[in-house]
Amino acid sequence: KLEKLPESLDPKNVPLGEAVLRHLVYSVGKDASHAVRRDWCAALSLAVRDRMVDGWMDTTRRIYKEKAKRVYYLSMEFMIGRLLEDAISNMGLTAEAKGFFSEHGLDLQEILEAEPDPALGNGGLGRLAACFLDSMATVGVAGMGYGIRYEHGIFRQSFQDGWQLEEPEDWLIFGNNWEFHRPEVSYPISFGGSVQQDAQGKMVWTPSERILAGAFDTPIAGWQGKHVNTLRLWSARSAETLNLHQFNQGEFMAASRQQVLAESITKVLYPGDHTAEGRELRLKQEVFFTSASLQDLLHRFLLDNKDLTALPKHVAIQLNDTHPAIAVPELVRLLVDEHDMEFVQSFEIARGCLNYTNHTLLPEALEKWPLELIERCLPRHLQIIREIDNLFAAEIRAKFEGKDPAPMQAIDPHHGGWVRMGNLAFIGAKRVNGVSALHTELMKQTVFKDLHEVYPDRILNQTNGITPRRWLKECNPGLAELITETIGEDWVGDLSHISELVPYAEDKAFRDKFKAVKLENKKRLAAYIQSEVGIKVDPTALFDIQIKRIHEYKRQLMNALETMALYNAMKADPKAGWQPRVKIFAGKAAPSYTLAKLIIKLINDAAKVINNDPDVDGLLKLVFLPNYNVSAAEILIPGADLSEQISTAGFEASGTGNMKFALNGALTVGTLDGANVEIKEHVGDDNIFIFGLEADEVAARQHGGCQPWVTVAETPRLQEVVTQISSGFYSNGDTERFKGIVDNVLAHDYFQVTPDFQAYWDIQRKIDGEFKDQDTWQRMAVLNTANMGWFSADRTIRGYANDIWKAL
Ligand code: DL6
Repeated sequence: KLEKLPESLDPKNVPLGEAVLRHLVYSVGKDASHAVRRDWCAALSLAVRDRMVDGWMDTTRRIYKEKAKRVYYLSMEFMIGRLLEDAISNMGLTAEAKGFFSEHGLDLQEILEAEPDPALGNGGLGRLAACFLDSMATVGVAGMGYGIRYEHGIFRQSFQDGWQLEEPEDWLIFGNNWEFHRPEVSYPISFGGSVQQDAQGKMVWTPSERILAGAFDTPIAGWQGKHVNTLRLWSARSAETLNLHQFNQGEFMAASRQQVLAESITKVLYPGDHTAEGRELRLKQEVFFTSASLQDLLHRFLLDNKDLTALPKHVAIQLNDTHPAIAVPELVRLLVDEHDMEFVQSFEIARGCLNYTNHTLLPEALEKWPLELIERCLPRHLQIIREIDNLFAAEIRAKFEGKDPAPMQAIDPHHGGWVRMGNLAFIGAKRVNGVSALHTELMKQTVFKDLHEVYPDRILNQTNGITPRRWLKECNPGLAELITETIGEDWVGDLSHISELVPYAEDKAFRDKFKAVKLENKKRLAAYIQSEVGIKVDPTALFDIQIKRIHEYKRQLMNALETMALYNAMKADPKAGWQPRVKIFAGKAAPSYTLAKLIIKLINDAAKVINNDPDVDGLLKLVFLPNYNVSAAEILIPGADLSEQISTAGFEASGTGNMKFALNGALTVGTLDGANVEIKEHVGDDNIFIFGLEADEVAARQHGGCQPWVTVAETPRLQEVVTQISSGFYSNGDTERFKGIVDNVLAHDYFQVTPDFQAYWDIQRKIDGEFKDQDTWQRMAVLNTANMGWFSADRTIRGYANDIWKAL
């Protein structure tokens, strides 16, 4: 009876503004005259959250009633970004919120910007998980995200004399208005100790350490708020209570030791892994959230099911990369040890539910853990991994006479012994997927070649996608309005409709409006640049943007070298009719990645020289924006003319920034890598600038031995730049500062900057020419936006739901 609440309690029956005022006073505890933006932001968030709750509960009831297949997305990272704008947009509350605040002399945009940006991830993988949450809720998949409630997300980046500085990020400092703490939901996570066989032959694990995982839930509403899913993040606390006796003896530190140790598990995203302690902590984080999630989903399953053999029929679990790959032995352990099931059957159940997405072929990013560490922290899991390996080996020997399973097994006994998490995930998964067509093919040919031969149906492709809600409707309101007034609003919920814009590429009036929107976005970006780094840029110049993690394979260095070569050419002949450019970079380097940090320093040093040279004033500006995050991307992407997607072919698994830029009408300069290949197929060869070596050529050069110093000598513009850098031109005469970069390029150049440089230079000059013909450029830009419908994450999620989860 209590389930149906009186109408008067329905938050939707109260005008949003009144609800905001009520929360301001009674939840935040401020009156309107003393409230600062952050308080209004909190009050608005709470008022909007109230309106999500009914839909959230309805969704849960519906899922139970229809016995819908549940999908659990396990990810170490959810780069969700600010949630308020997304929520008001999806719930159809934007106009009402804007109206209320403007009536009171406040600007909604400023209030939205007061929300901290939860950066619980590093980059593409984490942002993809966030887009998938939005799309699962939009498409109506009964999905739940499971991750870690890091107290400190990715570090805050600043520059000191051009060097990257890392400071802790503190997104929770003013509380989090979106989450519901569930103190009653708590699971024990165990580590260490030993395993003994009891009298009945059962393995009994006696751990030496036990930590509790507590749940915090955030509702995630899909487009129009019809379906509301949950993101459940786990936070660690000690299973031991405070040692009051010790505390009363004055031994405060010792009394709190267990608490501090336990809480360190969810303290920071990516603890530094250059120490053994850091590596162990990382492993514990992985086990912590994976085990809590599996215990939780089994608990939920058992609420209305008795037979665990039916788990694969009702539950699909997606492992976002290998970080949660410990799920394979952990699920088997829970079934065998806690639910008294038989081992082989348990493994079959696990293999019926688990699926694994690979996001990188880079050998250093493929996780492997020392056997010694696994044995010490997870002795029971190691036993199970060995058993899985034995079962797998028997399966292979039975199927393929004479085939040696050893290179494919999870445990690699060589060099002290390792557990290969990719192999473990592959062996324990029903389906394994790559994230673009090219990446999936390369997976089959390289890292999982042997495993693919023995399980040829296991690997499939699901090309990544992006949510059009955040990445067009919200971040680019000008363009969104133009599109809606031209073709209606259906594109927001079904991006395939955006192709209705194609004919408008031939409509001069439409192109002019499209161009006007871009100019406004560039002005907004120019103001942002001015406020962040104090550099004044001309919004009519070509805005050329590369924003992503700093990595050698992403080749920010090649872009920087080309910028320096352009600077030389402009300076030598400033009157040669150059297309003015603003080169914009943003991105963080991993704290221990010395070369990436040196690349940032080089770009910042070059910026100082170039931006202060009157000879190129009005022609070239170079900007490195600090602390790149989702909120910055939302300003940068709509303001781009040119999107830099120039990774060494074969190295970028997919990319999703490439999709966001193209959807917002930027043209791509890129290699045939990752999803660029598919973007080219959709936008058409004439509307994208492709250059450089292809993946097979790169592989051949990397194996065949190349001589980068010869290539440099044969490329005069590059030679000039390299000579300048090594002679201290950008470093006040310091010839040592950039030696690491120069030596690397000249001697190894593993990522093939030198052979691609000339082609990159040439295509950039072609781009200069085409940008000058604004009418043609705008036609190409419209065709990019119009042809990106396929890259909606809704399409990707339908692909997973149909081909992998069987959940639609
Ligand atoms: O699939 C999401 C994203 C891809 O778009 C990028 O191409 C890829 O680099 C990124 N991979 C990672 C690597 N993480 N690990 N392990 O973030 O995934």
